[in-house]
Amino acid sequence: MFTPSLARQCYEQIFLIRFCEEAIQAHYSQDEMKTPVHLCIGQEAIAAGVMSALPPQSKIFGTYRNHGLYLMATQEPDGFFAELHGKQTGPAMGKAGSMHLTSPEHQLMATSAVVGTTIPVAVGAAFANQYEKKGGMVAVFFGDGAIEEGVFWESLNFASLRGLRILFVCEDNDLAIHTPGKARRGFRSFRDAVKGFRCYYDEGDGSRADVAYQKTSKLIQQMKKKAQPAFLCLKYYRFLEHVGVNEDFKFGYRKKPTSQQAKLYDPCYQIEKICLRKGIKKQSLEGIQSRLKERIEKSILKAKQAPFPSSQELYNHIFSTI
Ligand SMILES: Cc1ncc(C[n+]2csc(CCOP(=O)(O)OP(=O)(O)O)c2C)c(N)n1
Ligand SMILES: [Mg+2]
Repeated sequence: MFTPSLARQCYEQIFLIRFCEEAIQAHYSQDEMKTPVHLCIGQEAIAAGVMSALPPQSKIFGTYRNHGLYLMATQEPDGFFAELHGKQTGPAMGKAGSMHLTSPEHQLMATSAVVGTTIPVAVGAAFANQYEKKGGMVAVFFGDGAIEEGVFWESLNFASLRGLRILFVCEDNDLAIHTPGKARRGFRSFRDAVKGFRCYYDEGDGSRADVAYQKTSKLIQQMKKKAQPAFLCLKYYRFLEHVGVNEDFKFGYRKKPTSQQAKLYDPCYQIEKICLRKGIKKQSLEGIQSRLKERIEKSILKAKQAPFPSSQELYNHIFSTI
């Protein structure tokens, strides 16, 4: 059940992610963050809702659009901004930048700039859980663009064949850079194709944390009862350009949403509405917002003041194990 305390918690998490993204927008032109950024404005409720429903210690894998995953896993922005500034105090000592953020101690195992690459690795982690009889859950997040890659289907096949406990989460904005799904696919429906595997399936509105939470909880229960993978497709609206901090409606490949549509697509608007409906006071929500803003500004300041790593750091942590 999506209780009032869960709604409040998701409110805090969604606004943490949103305010971090807005802080990047505000500071990016100073050119101190030497990393491309794929902002997740519009997508925050997927990380918050899904990750809140996963069993503790679940292993998480994702893509370059990973800010929400990182902030959900760690629940704090210091390491996040340090890494974006290339500083020694970042989780990868400044070597990962935005696109390869990880925090293995918080179970965020791998994220990557190369589309589809973490999917088979996540399946390997789920296979290891099964092989070593460890139990445990794995969740892999990927964009709809990864569905056109062979490795996605091979991974789904292996997971279905072996009955692995892995949740495939498709973060579906119906865009690969500027190209919609219809212009990319020679098949009518990935939903029908996925349903042909021995795999649980569900889909829903990724702008709503309650939907993401409830659908994930249901799939986890099914997977616990009978081990096989699950595929959850969550649709959301990407508000900004593919990479960078600006809007891109001027390119004309999609229409700017009306203000009414923009509200419905906005996870912040949606979670606020849910919280108010559940009896949480506006004043308490405003308190959360101002505490988060203060915290984020402090993190950015710390990141700017932190030292860069030494050149020797380039030779450390070249190989990893999961
Ligand atoms: C293997 C591979 N092919 C192509 C690219 C170039 N590329 C970068 S992002 C992107 C679009 C991916 O879209 P999607 O998976 O839906 O993710 P989104 O950006 O929408 O979150 C492509 C094709 C890449 N990074 N990796
Ligand atoms: Mg996409």
